[in-house]
Amino acid sequence: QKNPYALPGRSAVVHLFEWKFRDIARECEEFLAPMGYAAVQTSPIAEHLSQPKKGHPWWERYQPMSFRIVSRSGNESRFAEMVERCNYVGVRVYVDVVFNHMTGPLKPARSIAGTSADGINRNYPEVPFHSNHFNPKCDIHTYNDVNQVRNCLLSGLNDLNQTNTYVREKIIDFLNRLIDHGVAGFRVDAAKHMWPADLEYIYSQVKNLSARHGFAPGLRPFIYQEVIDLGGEGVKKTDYNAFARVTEFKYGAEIGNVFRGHNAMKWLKNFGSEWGLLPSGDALVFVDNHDNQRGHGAGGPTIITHKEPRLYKMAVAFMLSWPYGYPRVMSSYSFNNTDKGPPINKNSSIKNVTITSNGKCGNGWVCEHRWPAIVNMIEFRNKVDGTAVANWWDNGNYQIAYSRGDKGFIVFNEEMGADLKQILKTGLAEGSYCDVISGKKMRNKCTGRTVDVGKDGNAAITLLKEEEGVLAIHIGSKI
Ligand code: LAG
Ligand code: CA
Repeated sequence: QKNPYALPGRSAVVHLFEWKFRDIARECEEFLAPMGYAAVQTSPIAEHLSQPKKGHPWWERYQPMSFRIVSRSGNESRFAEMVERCNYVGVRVYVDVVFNHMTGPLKPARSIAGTSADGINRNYPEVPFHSNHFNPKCDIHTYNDVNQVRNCLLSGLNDLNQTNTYVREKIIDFLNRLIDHGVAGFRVDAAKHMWPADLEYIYSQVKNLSARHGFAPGLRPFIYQEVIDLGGEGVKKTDYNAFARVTEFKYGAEIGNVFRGHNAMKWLKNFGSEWGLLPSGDALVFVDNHDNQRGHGAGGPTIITHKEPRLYKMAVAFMLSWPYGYPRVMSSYSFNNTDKGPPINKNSSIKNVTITSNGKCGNGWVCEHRWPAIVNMIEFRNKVDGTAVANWWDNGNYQIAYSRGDKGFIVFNEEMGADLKQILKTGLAEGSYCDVISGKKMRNKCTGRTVDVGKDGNAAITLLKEEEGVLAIHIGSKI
């Protein structure tokens, strides 16, 4: 099912990568709900491999040991409490679910909860799964062969056979348990490596969303499937979008290309399915994700991350201002190598996300979703909801502007070494508006630059090369 169940006036899911359930619950109440975010995506919550000698790399959570709910983010009762508290303030919870595979070939493999499994002979007693529940061992030599991609081992991980009735039952039970706890949906990890027919069957057998948690009768879970398709492979994103959403990896790759100056911004005018992207209603979009921000998965070097803040704010502002797909905002911790896990205490537990007096995060958490320019663009998206792109302007190269109907207006300047000075049609009613990138409207004053829109809807816009590369105003920022 493709509807994300965002409450009216809310949008976007934020991936609180590796956050503990307690911190997520607090964030739902104190920030996400009041600021207009629609949902959170958690890291995988099922019992997973523990690799203390490797310093607990983030990817240990992508090696399940069972479908019990226990992870570095917390146990089942903490999980239940989080979902309860987020739902209570109208923030949906989507869980990252991993069921293409179990662990790699480790003997013994030890879990975060202290149980063990035999990854060489494929014995997972906590489920239990045995070797006959897995596909025969083979490596993926070519991504042209869909049989290899779906039936062989992804990164050496023991590959579950989702065509097997018992395996299907275990997966369905797991998803049903999450629904009983009140989740609204799932991010399906490694969907590309599973057969569409198996997935469709599994989804069809899962319960309706929980009435006890306030969902209307008959609602099917929201599902977005991780399928990395940048073109040229056997498995296609279009194998999956008939029955649920798909992560559109081409989106962030193309955005990276444009904002890095390899493709003129003027072409963004028809960004969407005309670029070979999925139909808007089938796509889950993002500038970067937890994989490609550290060189895992696809996207390559064009992906833009929080490590380049000026560029990142522009790219995310574009995503949130553009009516295509369901957007996901990444929220990271800082890292300097591709395996590094989240910030930890001396006893190896994940550090709390602390919030400083100016609303920033401490303890090594980056919290892009709290950056003023980003959260202000969430408000922009919510205010312009339902309008189309209008008043497009470009200079034929790397300066563009457009409105969203008569509700919001945004300008980008990425022209190498050049200022932008133009009289532009904003689509907005006469008045003074606060730019939500350089500042914010507070007690009817603007803490950043203001834009004066005349009777004719025009405004004199200046964006100097040394300033932010984006400016945005909307009906809610009128002063
Ligand atoms: C995905 N796509 O379908 C993600 O894009 C990918 O990043 C996930 O791998 C994968 N699904 C499995 O959920 C991540 C890391 C890998 C890691 C894997 C399992 O990107 O690097 O593999 O999770 O933890 C690790 C080691 C490998 C090793 C493997 C098995 O990095 O070197 O072969 O474990 O022992
Ligand atoms: Ca598989």
